Amino acid sequence: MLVGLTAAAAGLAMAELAALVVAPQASPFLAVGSLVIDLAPAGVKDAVIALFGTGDKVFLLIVLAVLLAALAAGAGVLELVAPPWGTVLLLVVGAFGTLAVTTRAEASALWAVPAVVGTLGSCLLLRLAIGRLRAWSARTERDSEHSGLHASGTAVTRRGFLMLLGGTAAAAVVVGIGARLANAASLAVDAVREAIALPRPATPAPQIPASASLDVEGLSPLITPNESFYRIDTALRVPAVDPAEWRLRVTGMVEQQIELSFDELLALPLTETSITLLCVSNEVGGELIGNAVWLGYPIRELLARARPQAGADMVLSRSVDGFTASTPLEILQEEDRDCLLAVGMNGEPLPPEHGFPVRMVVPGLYGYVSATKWVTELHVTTFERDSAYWTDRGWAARGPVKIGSRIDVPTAGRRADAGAVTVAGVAWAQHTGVRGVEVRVDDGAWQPARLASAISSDTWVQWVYEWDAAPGEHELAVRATDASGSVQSGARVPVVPDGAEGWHTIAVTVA
Ligand SMILES: Nc1nc2c(c(=O)[nH]1)N[C@H]1C(S)=C(S)[C@@H](COP(=O)(O)O)O[C@H]1N2
Ligand SMILES: [Mo]
Repeated sequence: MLVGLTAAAAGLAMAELAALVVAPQASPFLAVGSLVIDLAPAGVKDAVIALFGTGDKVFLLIVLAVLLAALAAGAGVLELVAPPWGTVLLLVVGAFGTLAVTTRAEASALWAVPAVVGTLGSCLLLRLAIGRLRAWSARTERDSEHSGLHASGTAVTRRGFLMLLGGTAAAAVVVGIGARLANAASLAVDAVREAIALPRPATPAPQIPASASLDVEGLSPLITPNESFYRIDTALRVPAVDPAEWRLRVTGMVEQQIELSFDELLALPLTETSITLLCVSNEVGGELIGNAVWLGYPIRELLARARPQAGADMVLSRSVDGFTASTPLEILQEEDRDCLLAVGMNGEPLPPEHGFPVRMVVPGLYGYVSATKWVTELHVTTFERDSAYWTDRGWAARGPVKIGSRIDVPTAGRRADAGAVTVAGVAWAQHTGVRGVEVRVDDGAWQPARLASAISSDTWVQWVYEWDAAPGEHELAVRATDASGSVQSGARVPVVPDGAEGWHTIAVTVA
């Protein structure tokens, strides 16, 4: 019975641990509770509520825990006397947990992972521990036949069994409770986030002209939806930051240190603006780029209040998770550049994985030197004195965004019918603006593409080229020219240390 209980506890702990990485809602135990609530007949629900009032959920969880414990103990006994029926019983219980998680309204297929990991883990432990229990009892029988001669053999097999059981049980309790508390904290922050009503911007984003979006199927939408916005960070688990506890501190080489709460930040006059965010690790033609409408407070205003001292040339922003970014101070102070302490993304509070409650967004710099998520400190300092997370790992201390362009259409598969073929994509020359985009077919001359209207120089711009395609295998390339006349170079440069260069080139089969 103890083996069954321990195996089940370890399985639950593994599931909680996996849920930390997958999603806090993917923890199976509470999902089973929710499924039972959904399935329970109205009469039963009413009776339970009448009996226990607001303690009804606690009652349900206790009932579930007792039931699970009974099943687990039963599985231990079964595995000993009639293998593999104990394993089968655990598999059935685990399958029910998996079903409960994956049938939640918001569930994705990935949510099954914690339950499956927990189920397989508990089955493995059950078989392992029962195996050791058998070894011990077999040894005991043999030893008693030979009257105590091999008593030490009994001790060894007994110790092996007890250590496995005790060690597993202790680890399951510590890890399980720790992970459960962390998952509960994430869920609590999710609930707080849902309840936030963002203030209206004092400076709203200018109306986006309809001519900024080309009507081409397969072309990246002008504004990237939050769900499909790329995500890059070093956090194994999305930090759960409670806005009520969040503080931003402006420290270091300043005349006036500043401390700001989330409510104070929301009460400031906020700016709304579209900014394209790019990752320095984006390969030529890559997907680590997105464009969103951000709501936030201009960092230059905060810096003006803090009054940086002479000699300072960098702001080292720091996240709750220890990540740091080095941003040139003068860029953050520019009057005509909206570097934001952002609280909103496309009309909602920042999604947890994009930095809730507050992050930085700086037009013209790659994310690793500017876009600190879950930001809690702006430390005014110098490039000489301090260095940031990725700089310490071989990347450049400064990361201005390089001019670039990408072909989105023709889409994957890259096949087209001979005749008129629409070629389209996006281009960026952040904070300078894109003047033109050209397309080249095979070894032909560069042909101008048609540009959509730009939202601003801080966002990408869509382009389209109508190609009169002849049958055969073709190669298409794209290049952009910025507002100052600089043309995107075709020389291939890898992403390390400060961003890839080269023309995005695709092969298309025309039939
Ligand atoms: N706290 C924290 N902030 C971070 C990072 C990180 O690892 N930790 N990664 C940066 C990098 S490299 C990029 S490209 C952007 C990506 O932002 P996104 O995930 O919202 O797209 O966040 C930046 N901010
Ligand atoms: Mo990045």
